[in-house]
Amino acid sequence: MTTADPPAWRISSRSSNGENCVEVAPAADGVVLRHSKHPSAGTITFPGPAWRVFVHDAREGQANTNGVATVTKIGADTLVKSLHSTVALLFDAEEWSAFLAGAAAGEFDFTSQLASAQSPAALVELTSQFFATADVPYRATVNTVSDGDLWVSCWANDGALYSANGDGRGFSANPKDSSDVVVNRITGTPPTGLSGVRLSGGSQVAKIWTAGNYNRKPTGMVAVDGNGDGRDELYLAVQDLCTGPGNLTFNDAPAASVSVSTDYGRTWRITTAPMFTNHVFTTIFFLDFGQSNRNASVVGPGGAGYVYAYGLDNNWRDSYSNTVADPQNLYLARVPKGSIATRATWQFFTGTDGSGAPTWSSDISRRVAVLYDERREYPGTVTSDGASVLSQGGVVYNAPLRRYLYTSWTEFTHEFYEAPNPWGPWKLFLHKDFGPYPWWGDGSTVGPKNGGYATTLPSKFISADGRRMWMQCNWFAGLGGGSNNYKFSLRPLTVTPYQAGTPSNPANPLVNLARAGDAVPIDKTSHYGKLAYLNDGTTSASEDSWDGSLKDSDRWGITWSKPYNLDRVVYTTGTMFPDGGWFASGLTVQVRNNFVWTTVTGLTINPAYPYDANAGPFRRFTLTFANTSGDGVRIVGSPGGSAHFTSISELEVYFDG
Ligand SMILES: [Ca+2]
Ligand SMILES: [Ca+2]
Ligand SMILES: [Ca+2]
Repeated sequence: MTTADPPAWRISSRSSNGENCVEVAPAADGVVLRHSKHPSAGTITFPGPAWRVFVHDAREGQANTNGVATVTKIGADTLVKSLHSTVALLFDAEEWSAFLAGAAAGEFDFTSQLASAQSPAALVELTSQFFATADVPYRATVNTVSDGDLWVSCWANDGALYSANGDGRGFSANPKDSSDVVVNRITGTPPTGLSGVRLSGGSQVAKIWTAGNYNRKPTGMVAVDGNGDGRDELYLAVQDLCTGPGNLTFNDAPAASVSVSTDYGRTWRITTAPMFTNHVFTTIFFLDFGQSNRNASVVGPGGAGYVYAYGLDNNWRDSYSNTVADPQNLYLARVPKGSIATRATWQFFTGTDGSGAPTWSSDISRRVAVLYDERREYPGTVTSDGASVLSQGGVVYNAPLRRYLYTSWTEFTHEFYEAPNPWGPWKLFLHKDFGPYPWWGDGSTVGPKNGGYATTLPSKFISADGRRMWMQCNWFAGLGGGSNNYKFSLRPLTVTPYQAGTPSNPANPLVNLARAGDAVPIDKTSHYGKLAYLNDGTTSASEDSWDGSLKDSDRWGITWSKPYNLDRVVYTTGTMFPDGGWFASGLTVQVRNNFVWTTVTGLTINPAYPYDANAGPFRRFTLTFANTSGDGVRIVGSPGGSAHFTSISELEVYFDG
């Protein structure tokens, strides 16, 4: 079916009068729901996976975990309220019970329609308008002598970074020190060198609350002087995470709590009961407001009295086995800095009032997501419907830039968002696509590439101007390639805030603007992590965009921190392969202005591009177009070959005038 088809509305066969009821229809992008008696009240669209969760929850009478709409009882009536619009649909008891009976009978599964809707994902376009450029390398550049993953961290008043790892020895060399959770003290900086020491671990730090196969995983950490004695306490959020067996491993997180240390991580006080249960708000990461939470005052009056924490429901990332719903909502809470381990003092973000000020409730069921993202990455790889994009990462306040940054990830991508307030609006500013495993490099130079999970930007390592940060993430040893990155591991994230400007570069056919000092190359993905080949000034080496997916569009480009006049791009191809390397159709040039990409006019390609393997390896194609300007330029087109990818060895950009 296509989006042009009129909705095929259907109701439950259990409806008694067939008039007033829950009415649903399959659509190109999921399932649409409305009230048959009040069609003007609007519709709520559920993406396929969310619809499956909604129907499952409705049958089981469970909590609202679908991420699209809440279901609440109002007396005998049932209110279905969108989390993302003002649509609210009220059904009476008869109407709702007819729907439930139909759902229980499988009348609303739409199995075949939802399966056929999973076409290749479109290329991701950024939604942020804050950064002109953002750049992070395809591999870690600073490593430490340590062992473990996750590495949630906080910056305490003694100047040290405290960090908790999962499953490893931390900074101990003794294999007997390995545990599911380990607390470390790290000193130094990435430029000067980092060293660490293991402080505590395992049952000294946290407790496992859930019966069965679960262990402890650190999800967030904060340092703050909550009792006013001039010394920070450390707070560590730890969740129960399923240990398997088999495909249940790491696939649900039913409970969480917060442990406190008053001696900088040596000993810990553990709560007597889990603070969060039933898979609700069980992946908790504190907002990193700098050393000792010192920037929390920017939230507004009284802000400094709180610490802020983000939470995901169900699991710390996509549930690959689908034992629970995938996190598609990011929630926000605050708690007085003197009572962080006291659950009753937590309050949850419920929205904003007429003046834009946040509202809070101690009733966790009233929480409202600050970010909802239903995108899916690489369907058919680690999970058939693709990996959901909101995962256990970190939120840091970049004080010099006065911006909040949420670093999230999937198995194969990094997904970075920015916002002006802790509650948003959150916009995507960087989508780094590492492609599926294996993550081998080309072996001839430094490599291989590696992405990673549990992405955080420790506030301690943010530069004075805010434009250079260090991202921690790590990766299972040997899973995707030859390099061990299962340690406290950093790479630089560099950003340039957007400023409006006018181009001033004069016509000069000899100045390659792709080599300007502020040029940042962009791609769909770089197979070998060698995006730098794009504008390194030589045509001796090739990169390509093979990623195992049947993508229908591909791209290579340059972004800048300011606009330039442009009228010519020179594309030098890379290696041709039996299954791809060339564009199959539609090769053109787009320029970026005010974050909108527009196709150029008057394009000619010389020599004519052959749109098959005859494009040939390491051949120069000159694309000239009418004078224009922009702070980004890219070549786009449909990739060729059975594997749908293109190759490149250089992209040059000129203004001939
Ligand atoms: Ca204190
Ligand atoms: Ca899943
Ligand atoms: Ca090159």
